[in-house]
Amino acid sequence: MNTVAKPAITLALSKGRIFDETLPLLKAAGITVLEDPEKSRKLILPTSNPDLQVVLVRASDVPTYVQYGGADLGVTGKDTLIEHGGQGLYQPLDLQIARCRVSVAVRADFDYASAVRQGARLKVATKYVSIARDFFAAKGVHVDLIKLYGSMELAPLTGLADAIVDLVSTGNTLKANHLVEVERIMDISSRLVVNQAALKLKQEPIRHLIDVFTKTVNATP
Ligand code: PRT
Ligand code: MG
Repeated sequence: MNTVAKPAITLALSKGRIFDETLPLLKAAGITVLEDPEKSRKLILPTSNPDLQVVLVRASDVPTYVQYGGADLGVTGKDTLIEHGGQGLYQPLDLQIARCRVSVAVRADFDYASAVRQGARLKVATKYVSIARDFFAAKGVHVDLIKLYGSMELAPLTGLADAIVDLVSTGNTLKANHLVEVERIMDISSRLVVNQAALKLKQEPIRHLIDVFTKTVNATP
């Protein structure tokens, strides 16, 4: 007997805030994830919809998975998307979740304004090299960028850098490390990203998800 399997859809999410804040959107589509990523070690999670599975990847790997078709769609921060470049990704929707901002922060005792005024060359540590480069270039400030993968807040405290470019949400992490926000570069939220080939081959179920997500986002105050 010949059975034709329905196209199964794979959604890439990262553990933590993106997973948590995507759950209500899935729920609006009648979908629940059947395992808790904080309790299970599984990286492929089944959902109540047999045609949809969730794969858990590092936040910075979501665009790569979707670009190369390792997942059909995914949820990723605008910060991550800008650094990735967005090649091969259809970006139909700003989900308005995991909101924060990218800012410049320095030690409370560092006079950023006069350093900039005097045309000093700044050492800037960041995970967001592309965002930082564009921002300081537009300002006409000369910077030496130091690429880090985490704990950016430590860089000005240890003398590694004069400033950091990092995500800020409540500002509590900066405060706890005696850092102050001196520039807001851009507001960030998470986007739905879709593999362009998958959009053609699995049009009906992907369009359906995009539609439900769009309605839910628009109905959320
Ligand atoms: O943690 P890991 O290295 O595995 O990956 P990741 O840091 O890229 O992932 P994750 O899950 O921490 O963040 C995923 C996405 O969530 C980011 O790409 C952003 O788009 C978004 N987001 C929203 C945030 C925050 N808010 C946020 N506050 N990501 C990180 N933070 C960090 C911030 O950098 C600071 O160090 O949380 C810390 C606390 O922030 P405050 O200001 O509330 O104290
Ligand atoms: Mg993190």
